[in-house]
Amino acid sequence: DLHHHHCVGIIGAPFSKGQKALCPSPGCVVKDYGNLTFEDIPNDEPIGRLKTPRAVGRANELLAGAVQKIKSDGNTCVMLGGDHSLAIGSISGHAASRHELSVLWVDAHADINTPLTTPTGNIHGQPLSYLIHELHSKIPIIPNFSWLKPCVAAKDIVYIGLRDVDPEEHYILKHLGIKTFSMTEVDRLGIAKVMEQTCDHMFSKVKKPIHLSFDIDALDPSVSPATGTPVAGGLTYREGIYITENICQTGLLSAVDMVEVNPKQGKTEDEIKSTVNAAVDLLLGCFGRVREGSHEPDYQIPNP
Ligand code: HAR
Ligand code: MN
Ligand code: MN
Repeated sequence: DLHHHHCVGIIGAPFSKGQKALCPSPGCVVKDYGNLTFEDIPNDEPIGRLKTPRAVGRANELLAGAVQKIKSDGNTCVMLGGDHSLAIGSISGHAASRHELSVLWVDAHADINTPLTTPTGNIHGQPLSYLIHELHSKIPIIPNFSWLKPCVAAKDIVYIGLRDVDPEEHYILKHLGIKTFSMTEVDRLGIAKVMEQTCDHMFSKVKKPIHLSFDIDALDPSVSPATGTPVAGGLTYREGIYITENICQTGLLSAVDMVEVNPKQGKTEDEIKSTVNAAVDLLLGCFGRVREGSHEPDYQIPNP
C-alpha cells in the first residue's frame, strides 16, 4: 500500500524475442513507462562468436537510460524482458543512479561467459561478465558498447538456482569467489536458510540497494515452460515466491528484471498461462503481496 511501498515504474523491453504485456496490480502506485522500441541494425555481423553485438549494445544503451530515469524519478524499477542480455542495460542504468548495488541473480544459468568463453555466442549467456569490475580486462572492445562501464563488484553478487553452468563459467565463479546457491544448496539447506545466508552475505558490510535479476528459467519447467532454455530440476513455484517475499521484506529492493518469459516458446495456451502467471506472482511478491494475506491498517469489522 501507499504507506509502505515506493512507487513502481515499469519498463517493457521486448527485445529479440517479443514479450506479452504483464499487468500486475500490487498495492502500490504503478507508473507505466511504456515499451522501448529497438531500432533494426542492418549488417550486424557476428564478431568472433558474438551474435548481433551491435543490436544488443544499442538496445542496452537505450534501456540503461530508461532505467536511470525511472530511478531518478524515485521509483522502484521493473524491467520486463526480453532476454537476459538486457540485464546489461538494466543494471548499468540502476548503478548510474545508486552508485553501489547488491545483485541477486536467480537463474538456472550463470550468464557470466565472456565474449571469448561463450560456447554459443548468445549475449544472454554473458551479461554479468560485462558488468563485473574484476572481469573488465577480459572484455574486448565491441561496437555500440563503448557507453558501458563495469559497475558491480564480484563480492556483491549472489546466485540462486544454478544447475547449468559451463566449465569456463564455473572457473570464473570460483576464481572470483562469487557466492552461489546452486540447486544442490537449495536441496541441502531449504529455501529459508538460502535466503537467510543470501541476506547475511549481501548485508555483511553496508546495506546497498538490491537489484533482483530474475530469469524465469530458474523455476522448474513444469511451472514455467514458456522460456528459451528450460532446464529440469528447478525451483518450485513456492521457492520462487519465497525468494521474492523475502527480498521485499528487506526493504532494500530497488530494481527487478523479469526476463526470458517467452510466450512464443509455449507449446500450448496452458504453458503460456502458467509461465506468465508465475512471473506476475513473483512480481507481486516483490511488491508486498504475502500469502498470509493482509489488510488496511485502519480496517474495522463492520457493525451490524
Ligand atoms: N551458458 C550458455 C551460454 O552461454 C547458456 C546460456 C543460457 N541461457 C539463458 N541464460 N537463458 O540464463 O550460451
Ligand atoms: Mn539468464
Ligand atoms: Mn537462464
